Amino acid sequence: MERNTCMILALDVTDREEALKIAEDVWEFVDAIKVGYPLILATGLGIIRELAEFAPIIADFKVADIPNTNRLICDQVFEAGADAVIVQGFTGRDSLDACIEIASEYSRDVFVVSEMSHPGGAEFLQPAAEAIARMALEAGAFGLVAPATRPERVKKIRKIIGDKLTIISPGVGAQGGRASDVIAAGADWVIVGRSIYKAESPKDAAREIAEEIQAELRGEY
Ligand code: NUP
Repeated sequence: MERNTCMILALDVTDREEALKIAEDVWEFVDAIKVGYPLILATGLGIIRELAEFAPIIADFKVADIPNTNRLICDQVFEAGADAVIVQGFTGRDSLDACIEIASEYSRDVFVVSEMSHPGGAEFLQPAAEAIARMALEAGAFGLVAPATRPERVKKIRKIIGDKLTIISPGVGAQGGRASDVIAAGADWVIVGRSIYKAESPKDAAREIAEEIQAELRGEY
């Protein structure tokens, strides 16, 4: 995944035509498209290959099972053409190792959720987030998912992992986070869903956030 716009589209619509139309409208402003349960349960795994025409695909299945089941899930995800998978870290090192093992067979990437962006993410997951980040680093994951709603937490996680892992950060816009703030805090990419796909013009909305990020990177904020 190349870092150009520093933005990932979260495509949580449930209609195939709408998904393809939005991807076509905004591809130039995003470095990847994240798909998850809403779109895939509605349209089938085949949507991954259709969307891969526009950008690399991150499959957000938040894989969270025993190692054997994780292995089976990741196999399906990469067979379907995804470039990366998002997995939970709280299930422990053996479960994570299983995902990384399959990803490396396909030369694909694993992102590990360290702490979730919604208010409930602070209840149980936040106290474990730093240990999860260290585990992801040791296990050889590609990156972490950390909350744009709490830039100070992204800063802390960045300190722990240094430059060895990438950070992708959801929670911009609809959840209250600001793209420039979390990029300043150390995220490599922001993940944006509703602020783009629910906008009157997804293309204009994507352009606007992409410009905000570029301004931050140029030091204009
Ligand atoms: O901690 C997380 N928070 C989060 O919002 C981990 C995630 N994977 N996500 C996902 O990011 C969420 O499932 C959705 O697909 C996207 C954010 O969408 P939105 O709030 O910008 O609409």
